[in-house]
Amino acid sequence: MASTLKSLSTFSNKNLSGVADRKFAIVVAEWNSEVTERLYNGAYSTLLHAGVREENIIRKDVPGSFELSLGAQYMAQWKDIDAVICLGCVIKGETPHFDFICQAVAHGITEVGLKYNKPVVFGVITTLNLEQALDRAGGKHGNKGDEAAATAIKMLNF
Ligand code: RBF
Repeated sequence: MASTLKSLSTFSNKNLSGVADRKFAIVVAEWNSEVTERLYNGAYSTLLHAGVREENIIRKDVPGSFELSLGAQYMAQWKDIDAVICLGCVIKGETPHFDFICQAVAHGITEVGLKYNKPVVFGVITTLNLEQALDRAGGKHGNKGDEAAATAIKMLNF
């Protein structure tokens, strides 16, 4: 499957500049924090490497991925926030919660971006188990937090 071979980090890293005066919100889900902290560290360091100033990166935590949409909306409404990066990790359990949460957060995050006309990035890992999640949070499949930050920058440079 193509997605198992490619990650955004293997794509061009061009266009990751021009953001020295931009302000970012990173909204982080506390569920599966072992994973989401790694996503946060990846996103934060990618922004710094791109030249974003520390004081222009605002972190906010929400309880779980389901709350990312509302957290994103709270942040996106502020004029001085240029982009919002949402980070979460949903691991499939034995109940259908996985599908409800994934669908709701994907839909909610899309809506917020369209409503406020600014990049609101879906940095949510959805996996069958913790190992797959860790592989995508700084493991063998890269770090989706890095990629979420790169996506925010690329969309600001659109
Ligand atoms: N939140 C996550 O971010 N990742 C999960 O894997 C996750 N699994 C959940 C499983 C169940 C059965 C429930 C009830 C909640 C789960 N949540 C998870 C929390 C969810 O995103 C949200 O915070 C709560 O449902 C409260 O609205």
